[in-house]
Amino acid sequence: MDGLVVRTTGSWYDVTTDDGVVPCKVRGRFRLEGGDSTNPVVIGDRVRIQGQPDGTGVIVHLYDRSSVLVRRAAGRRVGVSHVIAANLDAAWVVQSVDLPRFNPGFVDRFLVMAGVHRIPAGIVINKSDLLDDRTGPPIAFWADLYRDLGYPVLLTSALHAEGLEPLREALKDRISVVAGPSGVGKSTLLNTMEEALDLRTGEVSARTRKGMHTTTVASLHALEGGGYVADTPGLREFGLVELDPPHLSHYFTEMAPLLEGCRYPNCTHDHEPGCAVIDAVDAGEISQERYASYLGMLGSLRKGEKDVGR
Ligand SMILES: Nc1nc2c(ncn2[C@@H]2O[C@H](COP(=O)(O)OP(=O)(O)OP(=O)(O)O)[C@@H](O)[C@H]2O)c(=O)[nH]1
Ligand SMILES: [Mg+2]
Ligand SMILES: [Zn+2]
Repeated sequence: MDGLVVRTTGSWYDVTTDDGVVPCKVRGRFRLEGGDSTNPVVIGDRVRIQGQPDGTGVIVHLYDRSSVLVRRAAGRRVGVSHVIAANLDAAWVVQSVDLPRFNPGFVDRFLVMAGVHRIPAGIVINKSDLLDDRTGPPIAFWADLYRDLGYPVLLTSALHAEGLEPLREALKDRISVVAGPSGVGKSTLLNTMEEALDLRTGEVSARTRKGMHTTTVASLHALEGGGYVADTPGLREFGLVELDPPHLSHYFTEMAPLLEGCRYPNCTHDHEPGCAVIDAVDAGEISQERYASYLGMLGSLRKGEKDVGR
C-alpha cells in the first residue's frame, strides 16, 4: 500500500493511505541509509507500507524525492542536515511586521536554500495589522526589495483575516511548506485560512518579543481547495548546508547574471579585483543590505568548512 507521510513524531510516522491515516514505524535500515541527515523519512515523502495485524504499519520503501527543503541541523556542524520536508512544489518563508521583528537575514538564507533545491519560494509578511508609522517604512522597503528580485511577497493579517485569498490561491493544488521564526503566526495563518485545521498556537513573549516554540513537529495538511500545506516548528535561524562558498552567489538572483563578468571564475566577490558584483554594489544596482547578507553567509560557510575539516 502506498501513502504520503503527513506527520512524524520520534519513531512514529503518520502515513495517509486510501484506508486513512496509518501510524507507521520505519524499518531499521532506513536509519542507516539516511546518511548525513538527522531524519531519514520526512513529511511529504511518498512511501510504501506493510500493514501489521494491530493496525499499524511498517515503512518498507521510500520513493525518490522530487525535491527537499533542507537546513543545517540545530547546533550541528555544517555537514549535518535536517530535511524539513520532501516533494515540495513551493516554499514560503513567513515573517511578521513586528513581534517578532522582520528578519531579512533569515529570509535571505531561506531563499538561498530553496534556490539550491530548485523549489520556487515566496515571502509572507504576516501581522499587517501592526503596520504603523514606525513599522511601515522598513516593511515597505523589504517588500519592494524582494518583489524587485522577482519573489512573490504576500502581506497578510491572520488576526483580521486579511490578504488570505492570494495565499489560498498560491497554495492551491500543490504541496507547499510554510517556515519561519517562532511567533510570526504560521499556525494562526493556516487556521484562519482553512477552518478545518485546528493547529495549536501560542503567545509571543512580552519580554523577549519572540515566540515560544508552540508548534513542535512538522505536519502536512490537506487543503479544501486541493493541495497540501506543511506547518513547521519555528526556527531560530536558517542554517545553510551543501554549499561551496564560490557557489553562494548563484543563488542571489541579482548576482547570478553578473558572474560571467568577474575576472576570476571562482570569485567570491568579497575582495577580488575585477569583480562585477562589487562594481554593481558600488553602482547601487545591488542593494547594500543584500550584499551585507551575502557576506554574512559567505563568512558562515567558510567557518563551517573549517569546523567540518577538523
Ligand atoms: N497582531 C497579530 N497577531 C497575530 C497574527 N497572527 C498571529 N498572531 C499572534 O501571534 C502569536 C503566535 O502565533 P502562532 O500561530 O502560534 O505562531 P507560529 O509562527 O506558529 O509559532 P511557532 O509554532 O512557535 O513557530 C499568537 O499570539 C497569535 O495570536 C496577526 O496577523 N496579527
Ligand atoms: Mg506554530
Ligand atoms: Zn566577483
